Amino acid sequence: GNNKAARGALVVLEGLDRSGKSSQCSRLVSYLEGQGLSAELWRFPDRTTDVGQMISAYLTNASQLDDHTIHLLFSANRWEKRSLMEEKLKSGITLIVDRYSYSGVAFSSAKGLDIEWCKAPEIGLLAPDLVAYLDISPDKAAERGGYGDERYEKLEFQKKVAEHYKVLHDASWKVVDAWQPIEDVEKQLQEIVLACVTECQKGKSLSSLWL
Ligand code: NYM
Ligand code: MG
Repeated sequence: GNNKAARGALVVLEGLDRSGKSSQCSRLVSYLEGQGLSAELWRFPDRTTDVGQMISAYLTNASQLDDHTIHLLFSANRWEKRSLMEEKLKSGITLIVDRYSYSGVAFSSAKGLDIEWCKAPEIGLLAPDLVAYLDISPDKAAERGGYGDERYEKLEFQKKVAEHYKVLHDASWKVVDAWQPIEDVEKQLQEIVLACVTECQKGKSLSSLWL
């Protein structure tokens, strides 16, 4: 028999700013824990590292960086976490990740950088077992209010980002209408994520980007 411990799932939530990703990520972690599963909430950028602090300074307009440079820092911020992610997944922990490589590519290519150039530094990072896209029109996201003062949090730019996310979509993504009541979004995500966790427990293997 196979007595290797089941691995956790790598679940990524993507979407525009104000699409509800962060609250849905926390709800998912609570839900999975309630099901007796181990789960952790992760987010990118992870602003706690040295690289993350450079990213944070850029986002808050405390520093200026060339578009390529900041793109590579976002990628480096994922690379510095790669081995820990793998360790956690292999120890059976499901990671619910608020943004990942798709944000990296969508936001940078929306500024005009070449999409293949944007994808290149992501090659070799862990591939998510599930990408759930919280779909909301940029106008509706803006109506929700609460855009902060950070770089990128402007309606016109978010419209461009939405177009670039569309280029990245593939058939494996689960698209959830994020303009539904928050509990409905939550319910749909729970079903999708639980199915993914089950698949990983049954032995689906970990793979690498770019798929
Ligand atoms: N962002 C996030 C990028 O431009 N590239 C990336 O690789 C990632 C992970 O950072 N507007 C952008 C998207 C967001 C901003 O993220 C800060 P958050 O989730 O709002 O803290
Ligand atoms: Mg934000």
